[in-house]
Formats: sequence, structure tokens, C-alpha cells
Amino acid sequence: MTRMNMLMASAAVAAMTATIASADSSEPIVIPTHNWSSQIVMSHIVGQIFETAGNSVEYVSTDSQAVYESIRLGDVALGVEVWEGAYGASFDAAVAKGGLHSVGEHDAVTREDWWYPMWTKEACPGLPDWEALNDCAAIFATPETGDKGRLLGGPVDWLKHDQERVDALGMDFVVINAGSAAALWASLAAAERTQEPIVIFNWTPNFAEAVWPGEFVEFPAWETGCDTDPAIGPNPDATFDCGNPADGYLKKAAWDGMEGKWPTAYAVLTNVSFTNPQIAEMARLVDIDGMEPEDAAAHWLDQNADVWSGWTD
Ligand code: TMO
Repeated sequence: MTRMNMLMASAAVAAMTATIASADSSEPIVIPTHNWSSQIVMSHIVGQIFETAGNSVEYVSTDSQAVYESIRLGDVALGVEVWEGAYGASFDAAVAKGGLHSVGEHDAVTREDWWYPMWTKEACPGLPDWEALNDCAAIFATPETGDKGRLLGGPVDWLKHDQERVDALGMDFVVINAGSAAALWASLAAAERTQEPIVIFNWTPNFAEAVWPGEFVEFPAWETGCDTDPAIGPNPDATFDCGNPADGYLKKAAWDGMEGKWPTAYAVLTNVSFTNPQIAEMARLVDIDGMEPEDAAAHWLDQNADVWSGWTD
């Protein structure tokens, strides 16, 4: 590039930043983060893209169910990972009250459910069928669960209704909630050392599938209303007698006031769409490589300019 061209290019960038800054409010866009790695990294990726467009951004750690009320009220501006299985019900309830809306789905297809690493199948060959799992309940027993099997569930705020499912399907399992996602991976790594059977709550996209090959337990298939209507699912008297959606959505959510206040950032958010491998990579950078989420986000943006540069046009 000649020196003249370079001067012209930087002048164009300065003019563009100025235009954006005047279109959007200078107040920070508040982005909520939750307790699993891909969501935190993705929040920082989206926030750092906003910053390249001249916006200012703040992050606030937020309960992953209560957040939909926070978005609805405009306390936070948006949400980047609305998983159908975990948050579909809270999202829908907030939409019905008014104040937030979907700004489209990611390309990614999601699943969240009971899952086991492959070595578990040797001790319980009828897997992945849930009735076969239940027949093997005793091999999953721990001191905490007596002669019943343990499901190591996620943190309670993910609200997976696992104990309701155990009760609805008459399973010989007890749900123990892990305190954090990191506790799930630590238990899985410990079980791997002794090749002990283990069943945990897991999800995809996630880094774990690359580290520990495994399978989801196949429960009676999810049908809309299984969580609200006892008539749906095999037990006519109970809700939650089914698995989570096997091909769930991953949505983005925005406060209804976001478009008026930060039109440029809002337009970017509508364009954002990540794939399963991209989201698994975000989790891996933190959970395996040990990066801080904001550094992982900067690294990802640096390596994937071709993916996101079009979103800011
Ligand atoms: C919502 N989650 C990905 C933790 O299952």
C-alpha cells in the first residue's frame, strides 16, 4: 500500500467509527454471562465485535434462568446462547410477558441430556436405551445414593428437571447436582482413570465430545408439551417423562429496546451465527487450553476474521 492509500484507509476507518458512535448510544451494552465456557467466550466474542464498531460493553455474571427477566426489563441488552432444552421454557415465559424477542437462531443444533463415556457401555451393554440404563442402576451407585444409581447433574440453575424425570419414569436413580461445570469434567476425568461407569449431564456442542467419546442416553423422545401436559409421554400422570429435544435450537435474544438504542450493534447481533464446531472450539480454548474467556475470544476473532467480518457490514 502506498503511504497515500494508507492515510486514506485510516481516514475511512475513523469516519466509519465516528458514524457508528453517533448512531448508537454511548452507554455500555450490558452482556450477561453464565456458568459454562462456550457461553462466556461467545459473549466476549460478540462484545469485542461491538467494540470494533465503536460501542462500549460491560459483562455481568447472571443466573441462566433469571436472565430472561433481566433482558425483558432491559437490565441487560441481549443473550447469545438460548438453549432449547435448558432455557426454552424461561425464554417463552418472558416473551409472553413482553419486552424481549428472538433475533434468530445460530446454525448450531444442540442436545443436552444424560450422557456416558464409551467405557461405561462395557459394563452396561444395553445402552443407550434408558430402560437398559435403569437395569444397570446398581453399577452407578455411590455412597451418597445408597443402592440407587447416581446421575451427576449440572448446576441447579440449569433446571433440567432430572429428578422429575426419574420419578416420572420410575427409575432407580438419584440426581446429585454438580456445583459447577468444572466439577462435571473433574468427575469424568476421575472415572476415566479407573474406567468406572459414570452417567452425567452433558451437552453438544461442547469440547467434551472430542476428549471423551460417548453417547446420550435415549429416553422416550421429546414431544412439545411433555414438560407441561401429563398426557404427553409414556406416563399419563406425570410431566417430564421424556428426554430433552435431540435436535434443539440455539437462539439469540434481545431486549425490545436494543434496536432503538444501539441500532448498529443490534444489526450485528442479527447476523451472528455460530456452528457446532465453532462453539465446541470456544469451550475447548478455556476448558482444555486454560485461557481466560476474554483472551479466548480475542484469539478466536483473530483466527476467524473470515467468519465474522461480514457481520459488521
Ligand atoms: C445449557 N447447557 C449448555 C449448560 O446445557
